[in-house]
Amino acid sequence: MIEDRTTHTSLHHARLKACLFDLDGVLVDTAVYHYKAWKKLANSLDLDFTEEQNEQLKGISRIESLNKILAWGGIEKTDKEKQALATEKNEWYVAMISKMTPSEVLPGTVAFLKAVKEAGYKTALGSASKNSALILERTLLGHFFDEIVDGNLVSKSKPDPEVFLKGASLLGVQPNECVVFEDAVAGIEAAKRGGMKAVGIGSPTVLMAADLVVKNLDQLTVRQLQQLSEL
Ligand code: B16
Ligand code: MG
Repeated sequence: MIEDRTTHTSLHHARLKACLFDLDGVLVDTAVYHYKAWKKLANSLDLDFTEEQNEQLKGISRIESLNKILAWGGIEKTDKEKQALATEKNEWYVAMISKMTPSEVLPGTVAFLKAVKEAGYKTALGSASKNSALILERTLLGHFFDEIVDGNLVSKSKPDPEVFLKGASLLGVQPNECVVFEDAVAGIEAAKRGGMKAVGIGSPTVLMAADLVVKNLDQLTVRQLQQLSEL
């Protein structure tokens, strides 16, 4: 294959064409419900975990979260017992998210989603959650996404880039034409490993590997996104 150096250079600084959004902690504050449900489960096993440890649960799958909590507490369980515990946590979690309303969409989210769509960006959801359909239904956000990739579609969870690479491929764009919005350390790592730009939602000291960190989507403009592609 002949490599065109001009193309190569322009690909390196590719114009961003697609926005890939994590769900929990970026568009909606379900992170707090995950936290409450895991805390209840941990306490039922006479265990606990710190806020710093909770950061490590963000973005990773349900069973991996449980494995971490058990490991921190030095507890061993069989696969069957783990399945039962994960199901119990999910039942508490689903009970909470079933009552969500559009008022729980994070500040600036709807305006930002409208703005990126109007500016011509393609959009996809890139979430580790198997409950994304319920959350999107409750919060009325589903119609903003051209594609939805969630925990039901991927086999490797963040920090593996699979969820975002699948999003890019479904949207028909290259990874370097994508920007990912993430609140989790594991999610920022997934975006970077996938060759994408990453905007962290949260604290700059936690999300150090992101290209840009903002507290919420209401602090971000489409213009800033265009500047990101020049980094
Ligand atoms: P579920 P995201 C992730 O969603 C959460 O951040 C993480 O805490 C959770 O364990 C994971 O989804 C799985 O969620 O139990 O609902 O399948 O942040 O990738 O949107
Ligand atoms: Mg998240």
